Amino acid sequence: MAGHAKAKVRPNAADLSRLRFGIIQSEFNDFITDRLLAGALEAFDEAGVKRSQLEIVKVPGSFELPVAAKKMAQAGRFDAIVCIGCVIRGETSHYDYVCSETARGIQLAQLDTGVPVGFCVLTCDTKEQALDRAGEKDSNKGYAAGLGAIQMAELMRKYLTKPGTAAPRNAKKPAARRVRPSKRRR
Ligand code: INI
Repeated sequence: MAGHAKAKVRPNAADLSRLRFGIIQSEFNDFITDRLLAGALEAFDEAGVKRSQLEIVKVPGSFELPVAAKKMAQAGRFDAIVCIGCVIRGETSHYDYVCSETARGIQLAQLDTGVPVGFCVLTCDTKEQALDRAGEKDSNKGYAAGLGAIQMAELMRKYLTKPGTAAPRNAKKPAARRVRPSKRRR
């Protein structure tokens, strides 16, 4: 069975206690996304990340992952987020739209907010392919996504952002009110 690329930097459990992670699971094809979620949780468990450091939310389908990821990232409470979904090709072009918009939206969510958002969305031709990619540890893409989220969260904390400032401060200041000069009395 082909193995996934292991994260090169093994997370150091002692340093992870302040990190917070969001996980968003698509309910569509949950016979697969449940397995991917289990894989991600295994990666967090092995690294010493406690369940209290994780928040898991569900969305109806993969297409809804980007908006949930962006909102979660904007909340400023998470060091990294993992999006879990599974799209299986059908007879129509629906598959192509869901795949491309989900991938694009997830990438935009992380670029717009500066919070890493992992792409754990399987895009498969058949159920069998999806089951293979949600298999045992070494082939479970959820496990790989969990490791990836930990690595990115550590990277952000250590080198790229100050703690607690993961989300951009892009709120606009209210425009200064123009005070109209009072009309002169003639
Ligand atoms: N959503 C998936 O996550 N996987 C699929 O295979 C899928 N298919 O095949 O249709 C799917 N569709 C639902 C989509 O993600 C949205 O939830 C729906 O279009 C409502 O916005």
